[in-house]
Amino acid sequence: MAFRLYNAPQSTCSQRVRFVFNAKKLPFDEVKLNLLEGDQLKPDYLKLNPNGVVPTLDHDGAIVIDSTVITEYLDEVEPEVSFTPENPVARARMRALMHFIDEMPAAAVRVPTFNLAFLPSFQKMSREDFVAMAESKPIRREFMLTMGQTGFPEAEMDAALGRLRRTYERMDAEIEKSGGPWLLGKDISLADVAVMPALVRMHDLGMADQWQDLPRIVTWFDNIRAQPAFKPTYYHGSLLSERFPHLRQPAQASA
Ligand SMILES: N[C@@H](CCC(=O)N[C@@H](CS)C(=O)NCC(=O)O)C(=O)O
Repeated sequence: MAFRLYNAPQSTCSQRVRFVFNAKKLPFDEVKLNLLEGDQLKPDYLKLNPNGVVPTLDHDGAIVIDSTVITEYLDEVEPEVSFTPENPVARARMRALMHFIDEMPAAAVRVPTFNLAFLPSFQKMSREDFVAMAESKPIRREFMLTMGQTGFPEAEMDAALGRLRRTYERMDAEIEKSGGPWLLGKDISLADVAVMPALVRMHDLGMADQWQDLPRIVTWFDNIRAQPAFKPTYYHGSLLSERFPHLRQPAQASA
């Protein structure tokens, strides 16, 4: 059984899938796409993933798209190391959380990411090239055009940070309810994996202060970073600060 993963090192959605592969110790052939160069919009890739986004899994010719679907698929076909609770009620809670995570932090984190990391590249483009690039995106066209070449306005940035803050509070409430240390209790689940990249991204952008008053989240973040699958998932080049020198915090810059 051969797995090929089309993904991008710094893509938060890709990081979820790499984490599950690494935790299950499953070998996979990793195809790295350059999202700023538009590899995800090339005709051959669009045949695999008509949304024009990463990740895409090719499992012996069977194509599976969407990161949360891929992680559930991997748990079904390779269940030995499982991230899915046996109990149907717990499983339903996990899926509901995954929906919440896709709607709230996974979408919100794109605003600071694009404003702080990618905007300088878009500002170098001519107006015509930028609009053509935005219009070639099947599902992110409006997002790109709203951002434009001046970035999302402050109100949009504040709204995104507000949605992220509400995510940390929701995680805190879930951990309190389940007894922790993970969202659903004593075992890590796909819900923890789904939200991980948003917090790693905010930490990388220097905004981890947003959850320092929530000790359960501080512990959750330490715990997930201590997982053996974390390091191979975040290999060099997976953090934006490793790719964009202008994002480096003073401590990182001198390291
Ligand atoms: N719901 C999808 C979203 C995928 C997605 O947005 N991928 C981003 C990277 S995290 C992407 O490929 N962006 C390319 C672009 O915006 O052109 C999933 O979870 O797989």
